[in-house]
Amino acid sequence: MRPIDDSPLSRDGKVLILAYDHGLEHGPVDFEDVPESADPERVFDVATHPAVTSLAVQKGVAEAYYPSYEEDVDLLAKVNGTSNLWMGEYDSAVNWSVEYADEVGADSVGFTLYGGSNHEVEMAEEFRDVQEAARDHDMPVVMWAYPRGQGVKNDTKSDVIAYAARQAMELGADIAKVKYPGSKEAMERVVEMAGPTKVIMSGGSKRSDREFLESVKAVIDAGGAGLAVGRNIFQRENPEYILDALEEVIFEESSVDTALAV
Ligand code: FBP
Repeated sequence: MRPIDDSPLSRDGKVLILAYDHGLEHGPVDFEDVPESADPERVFDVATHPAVTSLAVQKGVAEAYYPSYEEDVDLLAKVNGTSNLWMGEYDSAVNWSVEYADEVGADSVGFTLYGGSNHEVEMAEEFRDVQEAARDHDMPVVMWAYPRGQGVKNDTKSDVIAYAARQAMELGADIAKVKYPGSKEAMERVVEMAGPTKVIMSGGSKRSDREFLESVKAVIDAGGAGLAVGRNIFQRENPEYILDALEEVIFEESSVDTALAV
């Protein structure tokens, strides 16, 4: 396991990854509420907020926009990803190599693994190559640990999420990004199963400020390291407000009421 505490991916051991690969994963529908969010430049600007430890994007966005932001933004290369246009058993194409991500300026890499998919074996083998190349380049590895597919009956069940975190640890991820299992107690078990691998929560679809922050607070109180979040930031008219609040909850360990009052 590569300690992330001294890497740019974390601040004081805590993590707030701004995820912006939705244009590929979901398509333009995710930009409808706030049309300016289709412009990657707006999201790179948002990623300069001090609470954001890293911005996760796909290759094309990194190539086009990162050169103007490399001083101010830490880049996480999301190396696999697939569109919603394609129908079939869950799978994800590897779109850029770790070597190329390093050339573009990335400091860390992200990889989606769909445990339980009929493609799990191939995906785990692809993850092996990514993880070992990342070790060679001294880049932390974040697994989007998303059990899905024919082998998985209920991907929101806390046992399934704990298994995903364990799988991430066993395969050598430094950080496991998992869905929120529903409570602080359930998250404690997820964190326990991940051992030395840090656990972060996946943001999910947009919720009210309070509901969203309460789930983040439960993750931090359970020993989680933070979150990777997209829609709950860029689908807001004022992303800075929620980032200020997240800074309080994640880095200052403040209450949700305190965070909302900032
Ligand atoms: P959100 O905070 O918007 O959920 O983003 C996290 C993320 O993992 C993105 O990186 C990815 O594009 C998206 O969720 C995938 O969402 P899903 O597979 O659940 O539809």
